[in-house]
Amino acid sequence: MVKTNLPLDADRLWADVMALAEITDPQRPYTRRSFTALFLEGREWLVQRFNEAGLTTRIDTAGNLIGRMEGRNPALGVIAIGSHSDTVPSGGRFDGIAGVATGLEIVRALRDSGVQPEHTIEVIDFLAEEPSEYGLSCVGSRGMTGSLDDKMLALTEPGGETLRDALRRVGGDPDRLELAKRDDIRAFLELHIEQGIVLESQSLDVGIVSSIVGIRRIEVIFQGEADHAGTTPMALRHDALVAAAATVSSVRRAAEQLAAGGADYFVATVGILSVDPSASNIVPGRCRLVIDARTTQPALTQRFVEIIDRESTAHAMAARVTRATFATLSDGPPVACDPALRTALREGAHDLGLSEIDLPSGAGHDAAFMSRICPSAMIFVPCRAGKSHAPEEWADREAIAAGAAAIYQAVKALDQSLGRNG
Ligand code: HGY
Ligand code: MN
Ligand code: MN
Repeated sequence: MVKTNLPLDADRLWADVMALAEITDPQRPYTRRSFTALFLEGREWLVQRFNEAGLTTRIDTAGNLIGRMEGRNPALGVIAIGSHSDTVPSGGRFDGIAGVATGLEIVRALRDSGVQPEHTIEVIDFLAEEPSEYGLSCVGSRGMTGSLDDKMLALTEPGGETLRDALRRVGGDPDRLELAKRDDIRAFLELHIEQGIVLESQSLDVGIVSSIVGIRRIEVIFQGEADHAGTTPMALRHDALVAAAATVSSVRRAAEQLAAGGADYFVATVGILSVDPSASNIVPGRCRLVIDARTTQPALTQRFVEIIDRESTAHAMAARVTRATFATLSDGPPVACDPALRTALREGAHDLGLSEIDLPSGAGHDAAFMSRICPSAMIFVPCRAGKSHAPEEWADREAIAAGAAAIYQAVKALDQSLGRNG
């Protein structure tokens, strides 16, 4: 699908996405982890683009970068568009970045059209949407919605820095988080690559997101005894990795059972497993794993946790080790996207002759937190083979431009309708 006469500049939008992709760890493209110097370099680049677009910029106390275009009638509040500029390790060029660049292109297109919207428009780059080294995701959108608490701020990364100090280091102010909480945003819209295969496989232009999956992350630590791999008889070992490996199998089995049992969506993953001391000739003394469980039905999360709690305890006993930790790191409920905003996005797509489908999101997004303070909705654009969170992640220039144009149309419509309805 190549749509011409879109109400925005597809090349300018694409150039921003490609330019941000250059700001990456050269050893592991594409990596721009939150709170790192590379992340701050990417922020600097965004601030320059925001300023060139005539936006006033600030970092709120939750560490979010916000570009602002004043509306003709500021009393009406804000229509916000955004996503995140941080990446997973060895991730892609589009996850998050396409959404931030879309917001920037929409305000430039509004400016070029010579029409000043009634509402103020904000472009937001949320801090640390991806699970950070501190063990928490969506740091900035939690902060903007009053969901970032002291326990979370006390989390530390492996080097010992607290999230509180890291937040201060990137321009936030953890002692004044209440200033980040917003009550003036009337609508939040986010463009994101689908990170799935539905749109591409059905040759559809965009997906109007119906709901965003709930995500629970659980940390499990097994404490055994480091011992000599050559001289310690099998019957006398306290091998923490044996219990951890059995628990990984339990996670897979339980998730498959729950998914097969009629859940409309249930997945679970162990993406982090660290072994200590991690040497070929030492019986593992300590193992840490993090479980990521996702569903649209919270009752299934409860059942899953009960199964893994029970089975991990049994695996510890069988391996003669202690299960030292079984703790929830984060727990976000599933979220329904706002019906009126979904209609505006769908009509925006139709205005441009784009084909669309309603689609649930198996990925987490800042929009899930933003829905706590304002109507929020998302539009997906196709990505090649559904691949994401990997360097092969790819979305076509035209696909991103089409999704951005649908948001542009929706923003213009909402600027009128929200104003009238107040
Ligand atoms: O993990 C997720 O679903 C998102 O990419 N942060
Ligand atoms: Mn992601
Ligand atoms: Mn993302």
